Amino acid sequence: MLRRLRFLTAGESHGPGLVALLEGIPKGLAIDAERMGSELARRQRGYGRGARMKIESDRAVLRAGVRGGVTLGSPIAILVDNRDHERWKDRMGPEPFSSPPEPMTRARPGHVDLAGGLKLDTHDLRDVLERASARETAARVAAGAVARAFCEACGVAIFAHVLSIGAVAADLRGLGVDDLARRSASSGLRCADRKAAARMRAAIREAAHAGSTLGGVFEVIARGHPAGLGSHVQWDLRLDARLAGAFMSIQAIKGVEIGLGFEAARRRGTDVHDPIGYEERRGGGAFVRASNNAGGTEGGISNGQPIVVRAAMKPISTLKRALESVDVQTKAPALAATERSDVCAVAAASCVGEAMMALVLADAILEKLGGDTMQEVLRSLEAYRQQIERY
Ligand code: EPS
Repeated sequence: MLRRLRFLTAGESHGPGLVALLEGIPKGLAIDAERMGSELARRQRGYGRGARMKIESDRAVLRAGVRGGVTLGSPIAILVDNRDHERWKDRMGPEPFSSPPEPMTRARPGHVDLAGGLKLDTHDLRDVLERASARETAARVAAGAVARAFCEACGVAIFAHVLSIGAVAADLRGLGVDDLARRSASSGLRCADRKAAARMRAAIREAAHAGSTLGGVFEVIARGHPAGLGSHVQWDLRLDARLAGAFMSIQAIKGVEIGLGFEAARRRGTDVHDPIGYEERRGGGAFVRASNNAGGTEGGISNGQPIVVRAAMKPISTLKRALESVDVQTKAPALAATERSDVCAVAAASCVGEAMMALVLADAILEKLGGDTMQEVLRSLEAYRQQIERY
């Protein structure tokens, strides 16, 4: 999915901590550790998060690849500790256990439990669920903060906002991209419609009282990137495919749309495709579109319009009012395990969406321009932008 960057994470939800490894960021990018911290804090917020977030206060520690606040071009390693591990040492520590921990055997429908238990031939489902947990997204956001710094150095801005939670949808008619960015930034649920946000909070409260959970839809928008990222020539080079894969990889995401997405399939072509215009400007000119139904990509290539990706998150699968299931050890009917968890984490997932957008775009920019140092990248970017203006 990534071609110039390599990005891996490691870590279990209640293990000692998380690791992010990011390779391919050029030398000379300034890294603001405080900014990285505030990205991590943003991911932890949002109405509907569980008690775990009161325990964790995520801090990213740079362990490699950054010298004096500036990248070296070598692999960047970032650690995020799990504070909760203190209480889980006897079950999740790396050392041999003094006595075998109680196995987790009651598979939760919707969670990795059963599929992973079958795959790894384990009846202690904790062997798989700990890694599948969305705790891992803290590492994505830490690495995403580096990718975002790269994107911003290249003039690319990325933000996410929440469109709906459960059945409550925001009414965003008449709002431009700047309004969406500003209004959602000041909302706890990252929703640009304040009235809808109040109803979303009520819906989350009701779901919590009913022992249930809620999903929702968020949107990530990128602006300021050049046309020409990605490629039409091969299926796995297409920018939209790379974005869809990256967003779909976020825990609990079940659907991804670009631009009009599924709605485009219901309309006629004359009501979908964005007419092309041209504006003369000083020192060149620019192609303009009155609409952006394509969501910024055509034929697998960025067309210069904002990139708009939406993702649908299913309701979290750890339920207080447990669903019927089976004990995988005894095969007897059993209610699914109930663990402490979140009721709704759509706002948090939207931060992860920003991180994935930043990683994919940073990768696509590096693929287009190459360069070992930021100076090289920015020189090539400037030359490429001029080429586009002269086109
Ligand atoms: C998660 C379950 C909850 C969430 C966790 C993801 O954790 P716990 O089971 O410890 O209460 O809080 O998310 C995080 C820890 C995080 O940092 O986002 C799950 O099962 O996916």
